[in-house]
Amino acid sequence: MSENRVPTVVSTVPFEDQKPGTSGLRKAVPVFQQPHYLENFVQSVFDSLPDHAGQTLVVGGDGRFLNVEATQTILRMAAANGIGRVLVGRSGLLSTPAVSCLIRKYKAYGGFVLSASHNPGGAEGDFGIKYNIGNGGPAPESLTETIFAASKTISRFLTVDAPHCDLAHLGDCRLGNTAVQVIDPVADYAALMESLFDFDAISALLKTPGFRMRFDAMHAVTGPYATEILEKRLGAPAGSVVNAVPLPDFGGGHPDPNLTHAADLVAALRGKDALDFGAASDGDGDRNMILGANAFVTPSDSLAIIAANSGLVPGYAGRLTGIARSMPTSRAADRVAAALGVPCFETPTGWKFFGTLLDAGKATFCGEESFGTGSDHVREKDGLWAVLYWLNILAKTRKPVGEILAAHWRAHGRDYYTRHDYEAIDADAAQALMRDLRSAHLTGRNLGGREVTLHDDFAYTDPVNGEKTAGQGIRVGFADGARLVFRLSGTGTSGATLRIYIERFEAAPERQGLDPQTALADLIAAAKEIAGIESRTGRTAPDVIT
Ligand code: VG1
Ligand code: CO
Repeated sequence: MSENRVPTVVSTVPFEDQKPGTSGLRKAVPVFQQPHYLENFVQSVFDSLPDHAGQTLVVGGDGRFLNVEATQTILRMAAANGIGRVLVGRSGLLSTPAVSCLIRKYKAYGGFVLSASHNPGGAEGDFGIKYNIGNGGPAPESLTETIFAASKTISRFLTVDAPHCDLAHLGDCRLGNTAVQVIDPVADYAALMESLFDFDAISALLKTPGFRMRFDAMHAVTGPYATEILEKRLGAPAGSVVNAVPLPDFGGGHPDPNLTHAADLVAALRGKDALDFGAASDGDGDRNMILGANAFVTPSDSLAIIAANSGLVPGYAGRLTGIARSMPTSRAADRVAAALGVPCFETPTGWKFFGTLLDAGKATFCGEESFGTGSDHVREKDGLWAVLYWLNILAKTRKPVGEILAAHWRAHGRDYYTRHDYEAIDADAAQALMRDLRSAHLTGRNLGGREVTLHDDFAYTDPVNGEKTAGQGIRVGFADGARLVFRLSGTGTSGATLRIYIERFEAAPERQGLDPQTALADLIAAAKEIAGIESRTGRTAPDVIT
């Protein structure tokens, strides 16, 4: 290998479809396998970043099909584009929150995460790439727009002609003037977790005779993280972490920690012999699902309970400044914020909108209904962090999950909540449905006994930098506080996915024990009717209910 490697300039032509969605660019694997597809996007990122020469980048992914090849491609392009140093996880592995942690800890310029998150993997599945900025968080809209614009005019990309770096072992590799360091993907992240939580208390809980837990890594990236932290450092019995080996196709599963896709785990937390605690994470480790014996914690409630109990957690006690939630997330967190006298911010869907609030110290905790919770410790949502937070609460209170949930509802009221997803529907039909819903005259109408008092398309002005974002979902609010939200997914890769978010508030403790589908039945029916789901999509029931 020559030391001063001259970049190779490769001619290319633009692809028209490289617009990043809610969380990066996601496409079916064959789309990414087209010659130059990945290279064009990566070069568009470099071309959109001023002053990247000589800087440090972090690169890693969730282990899915194409992860390692894509990592090698990015390393060569980083060298050709004059990056000084690249930190890459061993075997190309890094969870999304670990990338965020590393960027912050080592003051890197930014990083690439190779993941399509909860979308299935393998040769027939999806692949994705997202760029994170120097605060460790997802590129803001302004930058993703610049990248998209660059991708539409690109005519060349830069690479170096070099053998692959050995990613299987820790150590250094030089690509021209660029130092590539293959690092332990877990160590820095595990140290950060240890600095936030009461590991002694959690360890005592996990070693308590009779306490039984399971963490399902779904053959995705959190396996090595959970094994190191839960089993090795905290002493959970061997085998507490299941499906712990990351596989390129996630073992054929759908690495989405919800009631549908983590069905085995859900079953183990049901019935007489239910485990005490169950949790799962998604492909790239930023989502989480929390379960107790015969208890499911909705992500919206999880955010509220995390905020309400911050006094129990060493890294957060006495320093809560505010809470932020995405618009479709339930108002449970707002009630806690009001009770604590701190602000609650309502942002568009996607973690990129939390970054400015976290950087400005306006929010300590953030959450999304889509199994995402996190805090100012990094700038991404963080699955294992949420699991450790819940274990910390359990260790300090020694109460079952179900009791913590019921006590929270008694104190603050319960926001019954559900999300219905209609997947892979015809894209034109979905657009028409949203357009008609937007222009319908709903305000003042009576729907199933409720008066509509709000009907708009959510728009947001970032309170820190003033950036505006419109068209973020149609809200239909009722006089009694109930709410319907309709929006189209920005992470799917085939057709359109319609998400309907349904909620209502229940203050009376004696009426807080219903199944959400029952408690929300009339609102679910109203949502189907005003959107004309059946006539427009041909569907009678959603594909996924959470
Ligand atoms: C979904 C979720 C959103 C989340 C996003 C990325 O987006 O609804 O809350 O931020 O996925 O999460 P959409 O546009 O499909 O509704 V992840 O874990 O996939 O990076
Ligand atoms: Co994810």
